[in-house]
Amino acid sequence: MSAGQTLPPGQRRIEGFPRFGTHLHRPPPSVPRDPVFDVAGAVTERFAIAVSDLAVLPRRVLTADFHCVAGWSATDLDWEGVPFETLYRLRIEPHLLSDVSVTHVLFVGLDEFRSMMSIEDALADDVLIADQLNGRPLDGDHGAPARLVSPSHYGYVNAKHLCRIELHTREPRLDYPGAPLFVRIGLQLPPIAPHPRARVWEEERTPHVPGWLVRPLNRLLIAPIRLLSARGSGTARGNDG
Ligand SMILES: Nc1nc2c(c(=O)[nH]1)N[C@H]1C(S)=C(S)[C@@H](COP(=O)(O)O)O[C@H]1N2
Ligand SMILES: [Mo]
Repeated sequence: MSAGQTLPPGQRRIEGFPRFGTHLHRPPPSVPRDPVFDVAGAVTERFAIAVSDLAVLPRRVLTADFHCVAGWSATDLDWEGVPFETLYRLRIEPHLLSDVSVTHVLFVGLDEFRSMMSIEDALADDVLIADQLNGRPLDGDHGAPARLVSPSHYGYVNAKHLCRIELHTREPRLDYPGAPLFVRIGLQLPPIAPHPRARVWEEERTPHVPGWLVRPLNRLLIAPIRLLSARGSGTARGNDG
């Protein structure tokens, strides 16, 4: 964030960029030797894109702030990777079923975390599949081997450890068989239930309740989540991330 620029409504700037999230009482998931994005849903046949292909596709650098719905914003992060639109047009669109129209994309992480975007939002030009942060390969804390980055959407849209991309023809559900109880409850319960669109400048924190109203409740979550996230952190354990 350069001088004079503001943060989205209800956000406060923090120093650094903490590991944070809903699946973070556990250490970062281990990354397979040859990681892939499994592509499923409205495609003629399920297929895989090697994460290493990100190195040969047209790449882009994106400097942006990162806004967690709990209320913190990390500023001036330098992401690098392939725009989702590029991956979609070059590697996914040719495999789509011909008689359907895709409305949503579901992103799944190696830790089973899920997020979704409407296809319009996902194809915006600031949406990246990033494999580098601040000039270095993504570490375990921030989403190795690659993550979704969409600075105009709350942190919870920015799925880390991306391993599956599903194309849907209506809004997908975010729960899944075997989801822990706190995840299933959290998906339903304001103030923590995710907003289906989750745009930060519109303060779409949670459905049914105005963003400004849930801000203080969101804030209460920062301390406990930070504690749990740090406990599971790859950095704190001193591993290779
Ligand atoms: N796979 C996965 N992605 C995730 C999460 C998670 O728990 N698992 N947490 C989300 C939330 S709520 C936030 S704020 C950001 C935090 O990203 P960071 O740990 O790189 O700061 O990741 C998002 N993506
Ligand atoms: Mo978050």
